[in-house]
Amino acid sequence: MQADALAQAPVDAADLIRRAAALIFDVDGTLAETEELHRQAFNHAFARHGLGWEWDRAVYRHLLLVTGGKERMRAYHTSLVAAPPLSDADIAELHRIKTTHYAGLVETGCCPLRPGVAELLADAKARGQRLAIATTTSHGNIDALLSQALGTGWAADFDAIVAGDDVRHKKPAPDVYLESLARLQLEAHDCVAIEDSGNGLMAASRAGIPVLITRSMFCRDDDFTGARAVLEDLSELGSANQKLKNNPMHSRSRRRDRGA
Ligand code: XBP
Ligand code: MG
Repeated sequence: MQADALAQAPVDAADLIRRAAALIFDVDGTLAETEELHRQAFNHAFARHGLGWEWDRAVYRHLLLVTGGKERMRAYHTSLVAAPPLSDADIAELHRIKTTHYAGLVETGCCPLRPGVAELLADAKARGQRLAIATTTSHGNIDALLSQALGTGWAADFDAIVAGDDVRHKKPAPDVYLESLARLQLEAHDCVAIEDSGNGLMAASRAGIPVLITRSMFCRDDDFTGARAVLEDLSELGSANQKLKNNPMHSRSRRRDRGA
């Protein structure tokens, strides 16, 4: 991406965000860097089950191409040359142990919201914009994270909360985003999806929703072709908003130059 485009990205992103009727947030990697806790929780479950599996960060980065914890464990098991049989019931039990351990880790408060997230949620609410969640993880995991970060009444601020088990196909299928649009009763082009991964970008794009990427720990080098803007994190929106307030013509003139 040319230097000029990089410099412009936050203002374009801030403009895109301000003009949306609703912001639809991914969870893992976007709201907080939770994947490191998921990774630790998977390893805890493997140890409890005596599997002898240990996913280090390099392996986990690769395994994140498979969305859904149960699907990820099945994909890993299938990839092993010599592995003991593992039934769907075994996978479900491993996932239950993992999810319980993950919730315990999140509840310690060791995984705060990423920079700029709380401010963006508050700004959007102040602007009267609607909020939604479209994630692959479970409702229990969303609640564990956001109760800790935003208080137990967090859900009242969201008009739609769609989790992986609410739909037939997980990301990169568009299902969670299509379901969010249906519940919001909004058109795709009136919304913005905020994502951290290539799978998330694909899912939202297939639903026709413009996507703002915030790079995360495990997915920062994914292919983000087609994203409307790519930021290091959402705190960049804050300084860009200041630029927009000081010079509202800034973004309009830039869009005109680009023929947008
Ligand atoms: C990321 C995922 C999830 C988590 C693990 O979800 O793919 O599977 O890695 O959570 P998001 P589960 O769409 O929020 O980025 O074990 O509950 O699946
Ligand atoms: Mg994510």
